[in-house]
Amino acid sequence: MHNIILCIDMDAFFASVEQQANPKLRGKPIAVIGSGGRTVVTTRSYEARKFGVKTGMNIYEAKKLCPHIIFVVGDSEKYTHTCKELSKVYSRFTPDIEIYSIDEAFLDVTTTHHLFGGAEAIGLSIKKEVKKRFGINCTVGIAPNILMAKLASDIAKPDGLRWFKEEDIQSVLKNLPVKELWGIGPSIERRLAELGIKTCAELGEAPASLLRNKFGIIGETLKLMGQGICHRPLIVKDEDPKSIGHSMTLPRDISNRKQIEAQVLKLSEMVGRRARKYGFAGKKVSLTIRYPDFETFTRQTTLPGPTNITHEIYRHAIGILNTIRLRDKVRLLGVSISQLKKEDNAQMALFDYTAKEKSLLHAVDAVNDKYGDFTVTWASYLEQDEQSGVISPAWRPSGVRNVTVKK
Ligand code: TTP
Ligand code: MG
Repeated sequence: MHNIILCIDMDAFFASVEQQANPKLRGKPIAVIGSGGRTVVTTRSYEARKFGVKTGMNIYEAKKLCPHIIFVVGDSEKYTHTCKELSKVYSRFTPDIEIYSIDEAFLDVTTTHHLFGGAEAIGLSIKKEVKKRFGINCTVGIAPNILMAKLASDIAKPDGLRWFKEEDIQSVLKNLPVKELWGIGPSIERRLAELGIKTCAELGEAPASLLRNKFGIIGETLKLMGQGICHRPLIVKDEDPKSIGHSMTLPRDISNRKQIEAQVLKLSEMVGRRARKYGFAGKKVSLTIRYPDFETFTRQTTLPGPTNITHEIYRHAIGILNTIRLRDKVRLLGVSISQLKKEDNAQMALFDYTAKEKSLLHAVDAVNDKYGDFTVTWASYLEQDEQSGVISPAWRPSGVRNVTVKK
């Protein structure tokens, strides 16, 4: 299965934040300038861009091009604050987030997109939420890797959304000048031109040896870039997760024991799968229950050793369920594992499952990766499945970290 990466980039970020903070600036050509005697434009509203005002110009040049331009001294605290708030919005859709710059982030939604109606639905939700909460527009690029996601976002600007699927990439790159690719600046552009290479397609088809002679080790990477291939993983903040969990608001409140068990199994599978993907196992299993009146509680149990096996997680979650006398129907269910340990060879002995069981689980995961979740799943879930509820990932505090994107 291809990865699905979103690139989210705010439109005219500093200027948009200022226009939001001061309604008098909205719809007007403005430029944000540095404080402390720095009088160059850091960014400008789209209204000012129409006049040709560019980042890096001094105020006199800007004023000459756009006599009505309004200069606003930048306030980095405002932008940093918005940046932090934005990452909270993103984290509702995936824990695998790289905050690349103050206004740009990459989200890997490969394993979560189906929970939210697909990658495009996630992009649209983010655009809507960002507009609603911060009053600013952003652009979303979606693609199998960050290089193409970034390109999609650049092309779709402003206030756009563009999805390059694997099958679109060749035609997108055919006549695209190499400088449009992220990372190809004027110097590489010029040196490529010396080899007669102007478009991405030409770069992708150039002999590897030619590129290697000219650029050394990055020659290979450049060739791949010309083909729209990029292996750079998302750099997710290096922090171990405290827990891996999923919770689900059910389509309707349920009291039937079999239905509850089926949902717990589904959640256990999601948790186990995610833990296996990132090589974690947890020593504690928690079950969260919410009643229709929103009273919510969590109960935990400690296992003899860490696990990431679906059936183990499920068995313990049901063990917890057995200790609870439900006073009403259930509105939401959540399963998580905590006290996580990194699953590595040294710790393998701790895991009470055989190699055979483990390879079966990975085989199931591989099929699901290819054909969508729950293609291969456990029989009792299939029997009980009704319309799936709204499932929200509930990794705490901010999810599985240090993730490498696998091809
Ligand atoms: P960008 O995303 O490059 O630009 P932008 O958000 O203003 O406009 P666009 O709609 O094209 O994305 O940069 C984000 C912010 O970073 C920008 O608002 C101002 C700041 N910035 C600088 O401080 N110095 C710079 O050289 C650039 C390019 C941006
Ligand atoms: Mg931007």
